[in-house]
Amino acid sequence: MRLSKTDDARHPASLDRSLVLELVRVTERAAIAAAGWRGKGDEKAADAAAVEAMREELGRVHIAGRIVIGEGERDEAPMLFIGETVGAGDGPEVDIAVDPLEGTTLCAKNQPDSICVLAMAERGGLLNAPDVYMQKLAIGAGYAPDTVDIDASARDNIRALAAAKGVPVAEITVCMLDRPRHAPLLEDLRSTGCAIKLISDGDIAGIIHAVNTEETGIDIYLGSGGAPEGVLAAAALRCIGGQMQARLILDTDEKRARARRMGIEDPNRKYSVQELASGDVLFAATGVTDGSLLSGVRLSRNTIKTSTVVMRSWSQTVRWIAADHQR
Ligand code: VTB
Repeated sequence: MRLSKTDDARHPASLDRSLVLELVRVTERAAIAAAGWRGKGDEKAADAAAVEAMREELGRVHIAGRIVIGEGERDEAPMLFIGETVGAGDGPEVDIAVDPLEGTTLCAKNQPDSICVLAMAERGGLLNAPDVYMQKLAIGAGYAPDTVDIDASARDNIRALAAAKGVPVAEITVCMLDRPRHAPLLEDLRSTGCAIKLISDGDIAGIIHAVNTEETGIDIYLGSGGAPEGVLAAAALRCIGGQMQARLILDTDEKRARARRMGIEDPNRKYSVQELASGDVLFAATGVTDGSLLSGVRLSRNTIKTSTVVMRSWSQTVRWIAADHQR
């Protein structure tokens, strides 16, 4: 993974470094639990298993944690709901964003790229985003800040990106979710002659890939996806570098009112990576099914193998952890 040192490294290291390994345990446990539901066609059961395991393991971590991005509002989710207190309660006050099973459909169908994800920041460090769609744009770190803009047309962005990279437009690869709502975006992009990698789910990994162009061949992520996933992706980008712009899609009175209740004053605000995830941030993800970012859980007679990536914004350290667990 290409690292780019940014100003992040000068932020105070407010989160204890030992928390990095604690988080690995949490996403590992969730992934192992979800792995039992791979290919069983039951998305709800897979998600519930990941949620329960994640919550139980979080309970052992020495933090006074608060869920800011979770399974939903208090009345719609039994565990890991927004506002829930998690952790052993005897440590620093932190905010937590979780997607216990990102890509529940992928897991239920045993298709690539389902992962368990968690991010942690100091109190107030993660945008308290409602579960609505978010328009997202992400590119790697090596570009001038004004190279692309979420308010420009996709076609203009692709041309500008190609010019900045010094390649023909035909050599630019865009990653986006394969959704009917993206038909106009797809048409606009097709008219440029760029290449498009359509993914069925999992835009956290899609955005991470877009900033790791040298390894993935993906230059830019575009389109709308879940706002919670957007905050989690931003937490990862704080650790590995890369630019992201995002805007909540608050297209009804009900959504605007919900956002307001969550502290969002300006419904049209354009967010940068730093505004989605600020201060010292940790990010961890473990693979459930084999994927482009991580290997899936491997079950054998005596052991369970997991593959995890864990990152820290302060040091910009990225650790790839392969673990053998005894059964
Ligand atoms: C994305 C993707 C998720 O939801 O955010 C997407 O990362 C957005 O919602 O894996 P739609 O499916 O409605 O487009 C997922 O696909 C599923 O949570």
